[in-house]
Amino acid sequence: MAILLNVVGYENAPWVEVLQRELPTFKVLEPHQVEDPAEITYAAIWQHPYNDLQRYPNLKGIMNLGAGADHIDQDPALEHLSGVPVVRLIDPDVGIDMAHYALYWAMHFQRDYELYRHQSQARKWGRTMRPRACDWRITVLGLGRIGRFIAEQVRLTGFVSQAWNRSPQELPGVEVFAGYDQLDNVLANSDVVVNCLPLNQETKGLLDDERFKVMPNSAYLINISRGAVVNEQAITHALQAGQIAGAALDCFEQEPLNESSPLWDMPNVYVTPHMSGATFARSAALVVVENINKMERGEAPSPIHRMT
Ligand code: OXD
Repeated sequence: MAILLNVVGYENAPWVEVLQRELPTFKVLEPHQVEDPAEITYAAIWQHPYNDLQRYPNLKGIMNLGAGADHIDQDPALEHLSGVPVVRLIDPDVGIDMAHYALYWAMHFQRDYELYRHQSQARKWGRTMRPRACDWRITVLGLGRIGRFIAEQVRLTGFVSQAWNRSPQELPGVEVFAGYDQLDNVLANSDVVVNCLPLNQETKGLLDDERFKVMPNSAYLINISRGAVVNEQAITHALQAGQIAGAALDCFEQEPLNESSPLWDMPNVYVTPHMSGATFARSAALVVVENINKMERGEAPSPIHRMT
């Protein structure tokens, strides 16, 4: 029994260390170490090369080492596999980091901290009146596990917590708007929009010129899911034209963000390098271990993104 570890963009060593320590009956193999593909029963993958997974005839589970499943969803290999669960990685530590990221920027915008930074550099003393937290409407787009957690944290921090989701959901203390016909309404009534939507055919380019036009000029966007949910030309234009007040962007259509992108230099834009919820192997690998143990006991892993 062996686990294939095929991770691109992260260091392998911490994953190998935890998986090997916690699952001593399995070999943990990187792709170049696999001599007999039939040995592989689980594949732990991130940004892996396409058309590799069908090499393993005894695959029982595909463990996606991140929350977003847009990369694996495009893998043609899935069509050649049958009845194998693709399991997303929901690490509570990552959810906490993402909530902190969203709240950090929401507070930054609400309290105008940038202004105080400039004032302090100019040795100037002066207070501005800003909206109270209980009047500041923060809207989370997408109530998946991470979006739900963030909407709850927003509520607990004393802001007005709103959410938009494709289908109705209940979340105590959070006003949830559902369905595409409600999207413009909620965008028009938000001070901060936090995008937590997964990237798929439906959400690609969802935040486009028309959506930015309905947002108040004083509103901010925080993007922590996938760059391509936001049309990059549209947001660049919306920010340049003052259709929205600013943005904190952690993900982009192309990563790293191209050096020539105007977003880098815009005074009302904060660019971060997809770090809002970086996966740390030491905690995340334990979630993978738990799911493999569950499957070995004949229980369902969680959350299953899809069955092949
Ligand atoms: C993820 C990510 O989806 O790191 O986990 O973007």
